[in-house]
Amino acid sequence: MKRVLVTGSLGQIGSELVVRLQELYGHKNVIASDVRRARHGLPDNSIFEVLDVTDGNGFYEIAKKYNVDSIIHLAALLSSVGEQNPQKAWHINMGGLYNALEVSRQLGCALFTPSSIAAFGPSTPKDNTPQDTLQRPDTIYGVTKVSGELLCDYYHKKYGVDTRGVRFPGLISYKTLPGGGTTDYAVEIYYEALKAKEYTCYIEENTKMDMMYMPDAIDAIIDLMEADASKLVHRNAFNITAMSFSPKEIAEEIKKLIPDFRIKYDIDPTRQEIAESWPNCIDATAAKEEWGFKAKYDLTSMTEDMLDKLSRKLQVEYNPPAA
Ligand code: AKB
Repeated sequence: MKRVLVTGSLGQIGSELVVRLQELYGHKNVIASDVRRARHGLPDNSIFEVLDVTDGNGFYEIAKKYNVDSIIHLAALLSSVGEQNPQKAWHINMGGLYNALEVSRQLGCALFTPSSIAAFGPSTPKDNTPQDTLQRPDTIYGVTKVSGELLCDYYHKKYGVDTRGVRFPGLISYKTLPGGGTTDYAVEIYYEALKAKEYTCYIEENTKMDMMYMPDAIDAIIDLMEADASKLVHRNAFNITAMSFSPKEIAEEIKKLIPDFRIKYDIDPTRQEIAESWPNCIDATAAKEEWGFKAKYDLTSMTEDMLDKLSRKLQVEYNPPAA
């Protein structure tokens, strides 16, 4: 990557990715874009363009104007919000990806776009979910993710577009809140633990899902984009994960640092059903073998870092017991 256009750059991944890309490739080589105009959260000297990814001409013009060689396409609706408006989810997720692929084809760009554990469904093996397995998701978000994986494969085979992607698990970060996912509880719980010492969880206490701390997710995007193309067999849909836990397990980890923290449950049937349709834990062997994926954070180290960083951001008192 030499000059990169990032879509959805004000979102949970984009707001951290842009800063890392600027450090690695230089400010003038990172073009941040988002449908929102308020560029809040990005460094002041960032290059920023307003871009609605469903506008193919606008997408092409911005990529051409900056002569980018790579596109990191993040703009999408997530699983929970997608169920509230499936038509909109299809329009943004598939319309946006189609435009990203067309712009990449026409301008010769490499393209990264994330898939998700949502690309799996109730009939997928739940434990140690293989890289290549049954994919019959029953959410609109999942349907767009499987379709996206296939469309990226097609553009690579038919037109030689250098498409790459990973199946992200739930992502946890302290900088920007996720918007409308099923795994969002694993971010909210840290905010509420610090602010109220209590969290009411919408997912059942023993439901496990794969998760990852944001620094590992950012590394994964950059490492995959810089990987040797000749080694990539599963180029558009690598399973990656750093940990798998349930609400009860993350609450126990938080309690080690905030002993009077309490978790309560008020299950949201829609998000619970989505969570149950996803794997408990996926197998990331292909990503490890083909481009050296390795996560640095586990549940314990992530919890320590999250509570430390978030307490400073929220300016709340936080005194973990001495180890
Ligand atoms: C969601 O919960 O929708 C996302 C995802 C797992 O893709 N975080």
